[in-house]
Amino acid sequence: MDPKERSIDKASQEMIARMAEAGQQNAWDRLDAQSPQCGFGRQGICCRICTMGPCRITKKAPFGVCGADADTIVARNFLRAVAVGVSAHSDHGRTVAEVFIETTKGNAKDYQIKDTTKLYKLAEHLGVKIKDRSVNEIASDVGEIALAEFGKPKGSQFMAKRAPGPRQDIWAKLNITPRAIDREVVEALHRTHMGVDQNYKNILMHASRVALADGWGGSMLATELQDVLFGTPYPGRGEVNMGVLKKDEVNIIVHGHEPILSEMIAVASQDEELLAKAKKAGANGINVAGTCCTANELLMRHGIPIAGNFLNQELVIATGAIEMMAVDVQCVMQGLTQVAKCYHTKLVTTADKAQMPGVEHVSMDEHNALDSAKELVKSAIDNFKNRGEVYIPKEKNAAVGGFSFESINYMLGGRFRASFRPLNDNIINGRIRGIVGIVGCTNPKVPQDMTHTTLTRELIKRDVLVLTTGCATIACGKQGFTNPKIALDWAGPGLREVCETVGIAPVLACGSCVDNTRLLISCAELVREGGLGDDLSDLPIAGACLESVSEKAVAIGQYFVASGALVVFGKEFLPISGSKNVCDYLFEGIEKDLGGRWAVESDPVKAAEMIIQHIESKRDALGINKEKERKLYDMADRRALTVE
Ligand code: XCC
Ligand code: SF4
Repeated sequence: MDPKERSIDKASQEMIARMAEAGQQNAWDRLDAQSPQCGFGRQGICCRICTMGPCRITKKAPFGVCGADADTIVARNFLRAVAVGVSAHSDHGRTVAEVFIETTKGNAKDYQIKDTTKLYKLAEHLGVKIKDRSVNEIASDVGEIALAEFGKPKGSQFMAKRAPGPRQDIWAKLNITPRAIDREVVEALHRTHMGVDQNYKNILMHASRVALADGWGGSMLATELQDVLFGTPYPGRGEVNMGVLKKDEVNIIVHGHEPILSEMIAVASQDEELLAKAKKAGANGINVAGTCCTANELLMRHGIPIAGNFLNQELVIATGAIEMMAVDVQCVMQGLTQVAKCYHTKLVTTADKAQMPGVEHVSMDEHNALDSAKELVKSAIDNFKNRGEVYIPKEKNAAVGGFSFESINYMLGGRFRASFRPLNDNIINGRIRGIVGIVGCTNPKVPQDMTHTTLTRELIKRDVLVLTTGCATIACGKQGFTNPKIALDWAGPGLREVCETVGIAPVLACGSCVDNTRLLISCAELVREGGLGDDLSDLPIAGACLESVSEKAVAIGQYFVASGALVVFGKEFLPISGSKNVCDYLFEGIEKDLGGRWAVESDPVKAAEMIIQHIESKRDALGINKEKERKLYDMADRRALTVE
């Protein structure tokens, strides 16, 4: 197949072509080998949760052996997907909480509490006393309370209290205020056991609850604790795409999700002794770059370059320039082992819960994190001499990352009166029509990066501010969307004015997938600031993931829906079409309950249209669309822009 049909990214196209020439396989080839894929699975109507099955729903056999119908099976599969996604994010959050606690005890000497301002804020939310106490005492309590959120026997998630009051009331009324994260996941698995919950609406209601335990629980804790531990991100420049790899340096790729390891590898790569060792080995330095969400974490906080997103992981190795790829958890393809065999690249797993046969495992633990990281870097340097032929695509683009809630607040309002007011005002006056989160993965079923970037282009053109996370951020970064110098030309006049005044791009890189909670917090702040309604569901906002891969994306989608947002997925990536009732509820009925809903649209231009319509209808309802005629801005208008 023509590489252009596989990716819109030139660097990827080159590497896809080279791998094909060398007879090596990647995800696209394996997708071809798997095709045609199972139609029952695509519609969500196969069930293999008990051994009377597996069962598939057809016209001739509309019930499983136990009598379950399509509605039950589709809803159960959906809930299970959400629960797995929640587990992944939240287990990541738990790991961070554990490291956090060990840090406060002095047992993880290589980590420090970096952001005390954020620590105090977090302490306030968690009800931890601040006055007359040391940073360590406060942090220790914060860590313990955060860790307890995962398994506490009673009560609901503390973080959920950060949602607007009316939102919390809706959750309480529907009895879906999230309790302990582990409990919601366990209940999801219990309900979907054979012969338990067989009311699709009841099953889907729990999908909201378990998802909320992620968005306003596990993921949010992951982000908050990471910010305190590693520093809250502020905008800084970085570079994106395979051109960041260096021919004359030792290249180390960090891949996965938890910054616990990658933070330390970043530190180790600056170590004088190791740099000298690299010199001796004939290399001009040690170059650390990331793929997937780990990359976003490192770009956000340190400006460390990003080599690519999900579908780049195998391609990166095929450059022949990678001495080591160190992986932790999530989105690590087993296919890497095959590609790595063709090159000198040393693949290393570092999380005990995520290993691969035939791959060296270095158990990473927080008690001697820097030492383990140094060992890894050393072994990467030793591998430099084993390099064969190297081909690095030239493509790379400058990108700005680091848009945490705090930094957006600061950029908008200035140091002394950090505030969302300017953003609210510009949404109300219509210069910015609304805000859309473009998130998630890259799926080989559509040309890599195509849907994210097309949708982004269509939205900013029409004055919609885009916040992006996950692999979508990397897709946007590769094409220059997060670089103000390039992207401002693509923005509509209103959005452009505001972005120019504030000094930001029309597309803000907000981090990894757990960082979608930054979007929730930002939306809560839009409500709190005033003038845009009382609840998240009043806001002119939406979320989109048109090329999703993972169950985490479904969990994220569901917590945005349950928080009151419209969420659009690519049609083929939401396997619910086998039940009309489930579709009707998730696409429509749920809006009456929760104010948000799902939609599917695979064409990014049409998806943009759908989202704009939604945003405009929210604006109509808010009564801020009265004088809608567009005008050209003169100097007086420019001055009237309420930004510093
Ligand atoms: Fe994985 Fe987070 Fe999706 Fe990328 S965006 S493919 S989940 S790495 Ni999270
Ligand atoms: Fe079949 Fe019912 Fe068992 Fe599912 S639970 S495999 S539908 S018998």
